[in-house]
Amino acid sequence: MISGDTAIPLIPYPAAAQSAPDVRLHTTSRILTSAASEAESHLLADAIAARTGLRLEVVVGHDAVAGDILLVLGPGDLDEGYGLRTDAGHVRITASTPTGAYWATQTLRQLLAPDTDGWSVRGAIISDAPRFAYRGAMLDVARHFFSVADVRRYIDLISAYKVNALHLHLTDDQGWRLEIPGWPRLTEVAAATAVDGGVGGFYTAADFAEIVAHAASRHMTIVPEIDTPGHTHAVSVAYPEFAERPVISDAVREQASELGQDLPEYGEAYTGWGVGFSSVRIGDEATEAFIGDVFRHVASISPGPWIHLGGDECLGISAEDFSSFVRRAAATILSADKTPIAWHEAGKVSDLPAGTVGQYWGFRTPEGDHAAEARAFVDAGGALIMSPSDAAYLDMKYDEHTRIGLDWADGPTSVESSYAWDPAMIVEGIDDSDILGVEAPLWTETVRTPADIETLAFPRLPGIAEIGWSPRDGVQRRWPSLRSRLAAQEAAWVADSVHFHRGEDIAW
Ligand code: TNX
Repeated sequence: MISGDTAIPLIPYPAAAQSAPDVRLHTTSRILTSAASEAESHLLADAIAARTGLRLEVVVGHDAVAGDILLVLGPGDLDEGYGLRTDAGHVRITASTPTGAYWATQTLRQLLAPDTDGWSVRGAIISDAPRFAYRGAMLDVARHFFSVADVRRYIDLISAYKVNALHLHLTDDQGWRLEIPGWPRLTEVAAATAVDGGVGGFYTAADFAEIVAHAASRHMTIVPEIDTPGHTHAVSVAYPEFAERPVISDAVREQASELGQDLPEYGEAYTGWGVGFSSVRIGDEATEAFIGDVFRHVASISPGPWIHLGGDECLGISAEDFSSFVRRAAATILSADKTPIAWHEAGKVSDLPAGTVGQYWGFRTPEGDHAAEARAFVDAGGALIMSPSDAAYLDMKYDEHTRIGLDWADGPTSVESSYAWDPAMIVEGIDDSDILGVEAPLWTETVRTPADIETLAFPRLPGIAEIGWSPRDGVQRRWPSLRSRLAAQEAAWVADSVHFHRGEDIAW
C-alpha cells in the first residue's frame, strides 16, 4: 500500500514508495545492465556477495527472467532520480544517468532481506529523486589525521545513504594535511602533529587523487577546504613569515586552562583545541601570493565544482582585513573556474563575490547576526549549505555519557534531535531554491580512530542525509518512522563491522 502504512525500511525514504511482491534471489540470478551502468552493476554485485554470499553474474543485456536484477539506463531527465520495481518477478531499475542507477542500487542493498533458506529483495515500487542537489558530510582530517583507507571506508559507509559530497577540512591550527608543490615545509614540518600529541600525517598528490577517484566511483564529489585566513597556526610552523603572532583572548586563555592545554606559541606546533587566535598576514604580498598559489593548486587537483576557503572564527582579525582577504581568495577560486564556499561569517564581507556559497553553522534558532550573514550569500546570488550545529554536528555527544565528542552546540545532540529540523525553516526569508543542500560536519578534536568516526556518525548521519534527500512533507518524515527504519539498518552495520552508537532510544 501507499506510504502511510508500515514504512519500507529505507533511508533516505523515497519520494514515492509502495509495497509489492518480493523477488527471491537464487544462485543463477544475474544482474543485467546497460553498458553505461556496468561499473555500478559490478559494485552492486560485490555488495550483494559481501552481504549474502551470492555472487551474481553481471551481463550486458536486457532479457530478464525471474530472480534477475535489470538495470535499464535510458533517455530521460531523471538526473539523480530512478525507478525501482519488483512486480514482474525480477527487479527492474530505470534511470537516465549512471548516478541515478547508482542510487537505485543503494536502495536495492537496503531491500535485501534474509529468509529461512536464502535471500530476497523486499518488494517495492519506488519512484525517487532528491530534494537537494548537495547531500554532504565533512571530515576534519586536520585535528586528527585519517589515512586514505579510513577515508575510503567512510565514503563507502555514507554513500549508502545517498550522500554525494565529502568536504575534507584539510588544514587547521594543528596540522596541514595536503602536499602543495613548491611549499615543502607545509608537509615536512606542519603535518607532523595533531591534537593531544596525535601522530599527524598528510596526503600526497597520489593519495588525494586516490580519494577523489574513489569518491567519484561512488558518485561523490570531494570538496576540499583550506581554512583561511584564521585557523592557520600550522602555516606559522612551516613558513612563519606568512603568519601573524597568535592573538590570545581571554576566552582562549580560559579554555586552555580549563582543558589543561598549552597556549599557542608562534612558530611552534599547537596541539590544544582553542580557536580564533591565528591569522595569515593579510595584505602582505608574499603571503597573498602563497595563498593564491595554494588555492590555484587545490583547484587544479579537484574535479568538483567547489573549493571551500574557510572564513570561520577569525576573532583577532579586523573586519576590513577579513573582507579584503575573503574577496581576494574567492576571486582566485572563481578565476580557477570553481565556486567558492565559505562558513557563514563571511556573509559580513562587504562586496562578497557573487555566487559564493555560504555554509550556515549557527543553531536551528539563529542567534546574533548568523541569519543575516547567511542571507547575505543569497542576496549576492549564491546559495546556502545548511549545517545547524545543534543538530547536524556529528562531533556533539549523544548525551552526557558519550565517551568522546563535544557539547558546546546547545548541549549534546540525541539522534531524535539531529533529525528535528528542516533546512528551509532556519533562516527567515529563504526557501528551497536558495539552498544547495545540507551537510553533517565531523570535527575531530576528540576523534582519533575510524571506530570513533563511526560511533559519532551512526546512527545520526542517515537521518541528516534523509533531510537532504527526502520530500519535506513525506509521510515517513517523522521520528517514529526514522527510529524504526534505523533499527532495520543494524543487520547491515553488523555485517560491515560498523561501530555504531547503540543508544537506548532505538529498539535495536
Ligand atoms: C567550531 S564550526 C569550529 C571548528 C571546531 C568545532 C568543534 C566551525 C566553522 N568552526 O573549528 O572544530 O567548532 O565543534
